[in-house]
Amino acid sequence: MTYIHAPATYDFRERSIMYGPVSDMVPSTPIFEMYPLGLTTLCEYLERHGLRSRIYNLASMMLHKKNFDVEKNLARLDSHLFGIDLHWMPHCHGSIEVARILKRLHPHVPVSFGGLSSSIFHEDLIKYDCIDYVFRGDSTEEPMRMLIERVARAAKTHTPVGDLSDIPNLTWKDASGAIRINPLSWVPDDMNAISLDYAYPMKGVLRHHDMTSYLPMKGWLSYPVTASLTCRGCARNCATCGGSAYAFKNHFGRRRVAWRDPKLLIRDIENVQNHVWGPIFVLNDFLQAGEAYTHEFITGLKGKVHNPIGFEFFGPPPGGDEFYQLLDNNLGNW
Ligand code: B12
Ligand code: SF4
Repeated sequence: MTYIHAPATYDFRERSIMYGPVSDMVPSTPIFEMYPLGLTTLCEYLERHGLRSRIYNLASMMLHKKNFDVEKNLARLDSHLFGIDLHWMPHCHGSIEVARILKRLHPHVPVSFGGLSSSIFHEDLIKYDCIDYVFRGDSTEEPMRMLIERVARAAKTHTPVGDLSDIPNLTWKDASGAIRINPLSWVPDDMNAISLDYAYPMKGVLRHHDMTSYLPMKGWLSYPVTASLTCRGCARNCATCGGSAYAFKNHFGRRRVAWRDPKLLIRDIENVQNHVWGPIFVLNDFLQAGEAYTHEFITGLKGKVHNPIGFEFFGPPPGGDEFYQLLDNNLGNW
């Protein structure tokens, strides 16, 4: 399985485009070369189930290597299935253009899409000839494993993939070309079955002798910021948000936020430190999980965090000084 992360605008090297300040608040350039963390959890999950998978950050390759020949390099990829993330809307041009090129270079290899934006626009995406499958929802590790096993078996035995109506969250085309939309039924209530394990990309770099295609963003080696994920979903309902409680309920099938057990989250953070010295950014507002969660998580970090650590909050933390005192009492460098 090969996951490819496309640049936001495919032909950014040929055309001059006025990007504006849209990416100024994230470490990526306006090409949005950072891939979704989910690609790491997907690969770790698949490898744990005996399936070979890799991340190919095409956007990063195009940014780092001036004369990088996209078609020549994509033609060399050897995979039973391709996966392209269309998670953030800025990638709508790049992701679809890369799918077109892949289909031209590898006409017999199916191309799958996934991510939050893919989930919302799955019915539009599946109409493209270059897209065979779209995964909906915020938790695609297990549905993806099911599909890869079928696709790999079909490729090895030279038989059709057959009926896929039992694979949850999948939008696909059957042998007659008819579009089929399977139920969005794989929505785990917690986020404990996956692992955000930085050992996976490290192994990948060694296995493929290739550092650039795993780099999360330009300049990462000199400032290796990493992330930990507290949950999937959001308890709030900001009117314009594609990741609000409303959006999660209506497009990703999620009725409540899926939290990661604080013990596992602490383990993730310790694990990051084993590999990387940079700051750790704890993403998604864990205060939404309530006081007990907050207390267990922050006190559990005491004496364990050496890297600088930062937190994302969706509003000013309630409790003011008392809350900052809790951070001070338990963390040296936050
Ligand atoms: C954490 C977060 C971030 C982190 C992301 C870290 C990372 N590398 O993933 C940071 C802070 C860096 C970030 C940045 C941005 N974000 Co943000 N982010 C979020 C937040 C709060 C949570 C997302 C999350 O945790 N997802 C977890 C799950 C859902 O995703 P995942 O595990 O990575 O992937 C799973 C699935 O999505 C799917 N999947 C993903 N890719 C693929 C690919 C394939 C082939 C398949 C099959 C499946 C699949 O399977 C994965 C595993 O199960 C959401 C709000 C929310 N409540 O959801 C906003 C949100 C997703 N972000 C948003 C935006 C707009 C951005 C930016 C574009 C903002 C900007 N202008 O700079 C940038 C883009 C960054 C880049 N590429 O450079 C919007 C997206 C709206 C949209 N549809 O476009 C949201 C909804 C919030 C908002 N309203 O701003 N973000
Ligand atoms: S707090 Fe952030 S993720 Fe949640 S609904 Fe508001 S904008 Fe979206």
